[in-house]
This record gives sequence, structure tokens and C-alpha cells, in this order.
Amino acid sequence: MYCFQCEEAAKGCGCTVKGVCGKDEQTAELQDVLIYILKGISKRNIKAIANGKGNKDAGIFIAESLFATLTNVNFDKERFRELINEGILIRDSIPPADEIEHDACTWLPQSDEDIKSKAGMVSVLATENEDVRSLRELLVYGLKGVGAYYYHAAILGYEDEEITTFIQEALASTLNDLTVEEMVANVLKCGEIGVKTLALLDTANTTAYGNPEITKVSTKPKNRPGILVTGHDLKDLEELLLQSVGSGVDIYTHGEMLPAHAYPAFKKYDHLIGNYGGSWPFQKEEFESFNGPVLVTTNCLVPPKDSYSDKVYTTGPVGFSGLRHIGTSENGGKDFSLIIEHAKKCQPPKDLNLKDEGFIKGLFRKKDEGEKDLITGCAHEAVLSIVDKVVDAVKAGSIKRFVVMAGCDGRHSERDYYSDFAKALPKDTVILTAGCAKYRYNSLPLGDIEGIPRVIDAGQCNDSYSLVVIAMALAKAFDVELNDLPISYNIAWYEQKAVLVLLSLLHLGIKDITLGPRLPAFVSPGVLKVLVENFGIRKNSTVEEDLKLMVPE
Ligand code: FSO
Ligand code: SF4
Repeated sequence: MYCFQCEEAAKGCGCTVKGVCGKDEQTAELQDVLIYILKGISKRNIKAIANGKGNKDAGIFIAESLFATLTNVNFDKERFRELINEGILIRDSIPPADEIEHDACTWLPQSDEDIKSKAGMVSVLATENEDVRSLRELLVYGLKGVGAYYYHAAILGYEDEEITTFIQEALASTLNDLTVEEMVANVLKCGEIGVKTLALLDTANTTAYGNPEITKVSTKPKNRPGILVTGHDLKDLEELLLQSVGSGVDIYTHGEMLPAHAYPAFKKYDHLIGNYGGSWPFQKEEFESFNGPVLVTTNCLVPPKDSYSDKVYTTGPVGFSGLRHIGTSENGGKDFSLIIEHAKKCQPPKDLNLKDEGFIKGLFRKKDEGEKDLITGCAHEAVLSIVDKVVDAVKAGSIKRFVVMAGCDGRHSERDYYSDFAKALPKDTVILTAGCAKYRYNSLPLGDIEGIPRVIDAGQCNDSYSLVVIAMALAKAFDVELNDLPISYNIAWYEQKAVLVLLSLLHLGIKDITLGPRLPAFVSPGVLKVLVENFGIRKNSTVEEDLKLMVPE
């Protein structure tokens, strides 16, 4: 295996024996082969689309399959075998695109050995030139982000052929020998499609659940049994809430599900009781201490310990061999009765805020004293409703700078940098965030500036579009370009959705982004040079140095 798609790639190069994430060699090979089949489907289907005979199911199938190969989503070999077989059926239902076809359009595996040997030929290292490999993989990882966000929008009934056609054109393009300029153009186009996809998802979420409102969320567990819901899928949460009304079971959000509390449609459920734990890297301790069952709707799933694996349920694109999976019923809904009945037999969650609980390590909130409420729901409409106040505060000098600290959390101690950076920021700066990176500082007592919270949490990484809308509104109010606003970017990345958000920012022309805590292993020195010269991208350094650059006196 060779995988270098996430920030934790072993030794900063790539995972070769087993993933740091827990992905084993055979799963990595199945994922490589699935991507190869997706390229074959795409090559055939873009020709068929041009002839008005495209396979309409291919787009959503490709999006869901890409999502399944994202870091920390699916570790279940059987699921990947199914996806490969399903993909071949779709591919073979589409007429050949050329007389002599690419192997990706015709290859048929007969056994696991065939898959293993094909994986050796089509994995990332099959491309010898490191800059070509880097640009192809940068594109594929951006597409994985598009696939994930598109899947969430499509689940809520929002589809867009422009997006699925681009995914297929871009996947098929990686089978061709293109010039560096053509490959760079595809990567930037992926950023453009990224903005469109995030906007589509924003419309889907706000139409289904209303516009988020600035909301305080309790982190104090109550005394009834609970179900912990993690990941990003709001529809799963909605169905679970509906089915658990009156059951005596409380529903808690974990990780990226925190912003759900801010949606009007979810506020009507009294048993959506609070947030439990922090971001994904701490789930082993937190799932254990939660006592009740856990529903994992998307990434990031960490391979569970035996001590609690019997109470972890997966759904949607997530999978792990041996865990119970809740699939979609024939009527299109999901039946959560099993997990609700499971919860009824469990003890209430242990209080993570108690300082004397020995099992708590690393989480910032626990090092702070006392019980904490978290603030979320600062999405575009909520912030736009106070934009005059924000503009006045900037004009009066009470807000001197905004720092976008969006992105992901991760398990390495070097991420303490983000807590330290947030703590060291001058009191006249405001953090704009989205994604699970916020757990590094969202329980710090950073206070507010004239009623404006110093941490403006727009929501999940899925809600990054809100940050774009907010920045555009400020640019309009001050009549300047985006890059002329007093905004600095200090982005923490981990997986491929963050790659797409980065490409989206580049498409919008944002310059001088600081990225950390490590630069992507898949960016070759040659491609990095392009990113530095054209966009001013740099790796983060020490808090002191970065403050001087990002928050000049
Ligand atoms: Fe985090 Fe994981 Fe949202 Fe990612 S939970 S790391 S970018 O999958 O999705 O921010
Ligand atoms: Fe390694 Fe990341 Fe790939 Fe997992 S997803 S195998 S940690 S590079």
C-alpha cells in the first residue's frame, strides 16, 4: 500500500504498511481499485453525457464511493468489494467511449488476488513523475471533498449535474497525459466546483432545517441514558430525533455534530440535550465514558476498542467490520429502533467536566475550570444580521483583525499550537471558524467584543461557505477586495474535505494562507513552488512568528 492523502501520512511521506488512521493494506488496495473503476465509469460516461445518453445514477454513485475512501470513513473490506462490483455494473451498462478503450473501462477482477495485483499497478506510485503524481492526487483529493459535500446535499434532495459532470471529467482526466498547465487548471476548477458544492449544501441544509441561530450549548450531561451522534449528517440526526421522542433517551452531539443545536428545526426537540466530548481524536476515551451507544454518521471514525465496539453503530458511507450498520430502508428512511432500545439499557453519560476523572486526557475543556457552554450557530445569516455592529466595531478600532482558523483537528500534540495561538491573539481580534479545529479553542474564555463573540463558529467544515459569505459581506461593506480585508488565514487541515476547502479559497483568489500543522505529503516540491509563487501559501511556524505575520501591530 501507499497512501499519503491525509495530514498524518507516516513520517510525513506516506503510509506503507498500515495507515496511522488504522486502514490496513487490503483495505487500501480495495480503495485504490475502487478509484480506478470510478475513473473507468467516468471516461465512458462523459462521452455518453455529451451524446445525451449519460447514466444518471453514475454521478451520485461516484460521489458516495469517493466519500467512502476519505480518511476515517470506511474500513470495511466487504463494503469496498460491493462498491467495486456495483461500479463495474454501472460502467459496463454505459457504451464504450472509444474503439480502443483504457484498461480502467474494461478490466474485470476475478478474485482478491486480481485486485491486489491491479492495486500495485494503479496506486499513487504508478505515476512516476512526482509533479504529475502530485497534481493528479491533489485533484483526486479535492474531488473526494466534492463527493462528500455533494453526497450530503443529495441526501436532502439537492443535486446539480454541473457538479457530477465535473467530477467525472476530472476523474477521467487523470487517465490522460496532460500538461502541467492543464492539470493546474483542473485543480483550480475543482476549487470553483467546491464553492458551488458548498453553496448547494448550504441551500440544502438551510432549506431543510432553517438558518442557524447563535446558540449556547451545554456540555453538562443529564441523568437519563443517551445516544451520542457524531459526524456531519444532519438528516440522520433528524430521523433519530424524530424516532426517539418520548423514549426517555436523550440525544447528545459529538464532534462535528455540535452546530446542529443552532438549527431552528432541531431546537424543537427537548431531548437534543447537549454536546459531549470534543473532536474526533479523543473519541476512544469519550465513547467509553459516554456509557450509551454512539451513532457514527460520517468521518472521523477511529477503529474502536473492544471495550466499547459493541455500542458503536455506523450509517451512511461509514463502515467498520464487526460494527452494526444501519442502512437505508426501502422507503428511503432509516430505522433507528435498535440503537434507541440499546440506549434504554445504559447508564447516563459520565460527566467529562469533572476534574477528578482520571480518564480525561488532552481535552482543553477539561483543563479549564468548571462547566462550559459552547457557542455555535454563527453562520452567514446570523452574522449578517449583526454585520452593521461588526463594521462599526472595525471602524471604531475595537476589532482590528479577523483570523480564519477553520479546518480540522488531529491527534498529534503539535496541534496545541492552535490553542496557544488562540490564547495569544490580542483581545481586539476575532476568530472565524468552521470544522472540528475549533475544539482546540472554543472552550477558552476568550469573551466578546461589544457583544460579538471572539470565536465566530459558522458550524461544520460543511458550512465553510458561510465564512465566504461573511467575508464577501465585509468586503462589500468596506468596498475593498477580499484580500484587502483585515483577515488572516491560519488553517489546520487533516483530510480531503479540508483539501477542497483550501482549493475553494484559492479559486476565490485568497492569498497568503498559512497551513499546518504539516504541509501535505502529496504536494511535491515543484507543486509547492507553484502554490507559494502564485498564492503565497506557507507552513505555520511558532506562535510568536506567526502572530507577527498574521496580526501585525
Ligand atoms: Fe473534522 Fe474529520 Fe469536518 Fe473532517 S471530523 S476532520 S475536514 O472529517 O470533516 O472537520
Ligand atoms: Fe495514512 Fe492518512 Fe492514508 Fe490513513 S488516510 S493510510 S493515515 S495517509
